Amino acid sequence: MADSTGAANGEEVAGTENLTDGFTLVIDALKLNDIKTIYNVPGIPITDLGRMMQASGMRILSFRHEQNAGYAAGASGFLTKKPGICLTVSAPGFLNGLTALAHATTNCFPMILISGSSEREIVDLQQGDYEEMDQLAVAKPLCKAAYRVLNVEDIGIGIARAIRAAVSGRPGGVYLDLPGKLFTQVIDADEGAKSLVEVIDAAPSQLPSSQSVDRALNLLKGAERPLIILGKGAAYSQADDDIRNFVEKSGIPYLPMSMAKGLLPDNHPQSASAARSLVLKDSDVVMLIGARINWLLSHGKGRTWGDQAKKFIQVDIEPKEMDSNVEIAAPVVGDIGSCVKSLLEGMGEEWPKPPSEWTEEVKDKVETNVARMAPRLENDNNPMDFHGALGALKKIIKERPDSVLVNEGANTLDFARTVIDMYKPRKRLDVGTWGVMGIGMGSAIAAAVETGQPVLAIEGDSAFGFSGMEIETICRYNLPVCVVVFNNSGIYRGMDTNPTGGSDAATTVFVKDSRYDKMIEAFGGVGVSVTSPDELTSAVNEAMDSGRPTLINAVIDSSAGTESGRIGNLNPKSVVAAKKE
Ligand code: ADP
Ligand code: TZD
Ligand code: MG
Repeated sequence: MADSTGAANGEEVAGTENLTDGFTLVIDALKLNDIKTIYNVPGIPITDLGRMMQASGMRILSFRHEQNAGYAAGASGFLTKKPGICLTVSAPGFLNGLTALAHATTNCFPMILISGSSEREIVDLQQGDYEEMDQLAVAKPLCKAAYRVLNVEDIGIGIARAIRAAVSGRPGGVYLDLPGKLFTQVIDADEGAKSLVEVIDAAPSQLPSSQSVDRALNLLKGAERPLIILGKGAAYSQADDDIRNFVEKSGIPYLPMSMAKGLLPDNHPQSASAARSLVLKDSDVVMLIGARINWLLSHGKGRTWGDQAKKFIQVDIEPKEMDSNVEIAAPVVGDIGSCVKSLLEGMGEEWPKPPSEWTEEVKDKVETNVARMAPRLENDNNPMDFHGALGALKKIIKERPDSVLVNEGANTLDFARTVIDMYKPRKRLDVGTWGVMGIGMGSAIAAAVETGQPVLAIEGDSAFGFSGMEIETICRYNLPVCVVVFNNSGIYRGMDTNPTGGSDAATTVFVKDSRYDKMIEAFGGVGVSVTSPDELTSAVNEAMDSGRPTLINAVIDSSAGTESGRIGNLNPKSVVAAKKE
């Protein structure tokens, strides 16, 4: 369309000194809202936008694949409580970013996917434009909100809406469609400046009702075997001190979900992590704080939860989450910071500790299980098994509690989650609600960029492959990321053989004796291959001390893993095939 000055797209306009354009306004609108980091892949129509963003002092990180830029944006949203921005080109770039947008939405991470798009007039008549796609329609079902800006004077309001939609209420992914023509539309500079919108109080407090708080506290007070479950929503809320005070004042055993680990240190005396089965089965009142009762908690039903009658308290910002799987006897709806504050106030000076039979039983179980695990973590097998390798890495994280741990894989994920203790909030990034392989390098990059801390990424060899090319990105920006690839030559194990005896490899195995460490050497990073826990320890320590991009190929016994790690029960198996064997 012609812009408000009557100039056609991209044409030189006489007297441009008093004009501004779409490129500039997008940048100004983001900056006005304190958004200064962008994760992107350049191309038509956003190449110049990226250049101009960098020129304007924003930090713009170019990736090798949009999905990884998107995962970085999602992780950044989780870490900072501000929307992480992924910027992509039209149709194929947009689609590559879409998986990450859906992932962010599923995980309640605030993120905005900004994609350039083709000419609306041509797309809508399906006349075959360059990278033609009705991106807005495609994005809508996969995110919290989706907007398109057609006029330069609406850029300010469009970006404001996207920010507010991403972070308010339950956070999530937002799609913002910016057609190519928008960037070159011009407008009077003063008018442009006036059109920008600063989002005031983007995620307003949502206070719980006092009745809901009283109801929850009464239920908790009467419990004989209470349990608190902390989820990644609690970690996200950044109400760290109040959450810790609340848990400690209550005296109740707590269980952190994987990305809530470290909210209280994993070696805290009330941690029930090592007694997970016992507390889920035998508890009578369960309080969920920022955790959904989904598959990760066996939907609150079945063998995991046992026969003990249970009542649930749920603290969440999303009212629709209540009763999603089981009856919630005491819903507390509000933002976690406000809810926990109200709960603390409601507890008063004196709060009765739960019966000691229960807390002692949990503690005993924790001690027994921790002691049982200890020798396995000290084993010196060569090649390593998962426990030997993770025992070494557990010590490193204990010595370096500020570093961020990124973790994906099957066995590599499940074992690392239980073995490696976290000591500080928001230091663990993993596969999230869907169990996505491929979050690794994007999350590691975001963690390094957003926190400035060293990052240790513990990756299954399959998992690593989904985002492995981003080690070039890590080297290019010289980020303090140490990637440890648990190389067991395959998915779950490296032992499968082709049942026909044919020459094709089995479906779950990779090239034997692969040297992932050689990959990073191609980009000037440090590559090391190790076969023992001692070698692993020194290689990781060196990487963490130097801050140099490093990839360690950790050779793991290819028979050490189990199918699907800890979730083999979800893996459908053919009865027919088994009979034939
Ligand atoms: P986990 O996988 O760790 O169990 P989930 O992703 O299932 O965690 O649950 C996170 C929950 O936290 C979501 O239901 C979401 O609505 C909620 N949540 C996120 N941020 C906040 C917040 N600031 N206040 C309250 N609830 C929140
Ligand atoms: N694709 C995507 C995007 N996510 C997935 N979760 C999968 C495929 C299926 N999948 C898993 O659930 S785990 C896994 C795949 C392919 C890889 C496991 O192998 P690994 O880990 O080498 O990463 P271990 O240590 O060998 O078990
Ligand atoms: Mg593997």
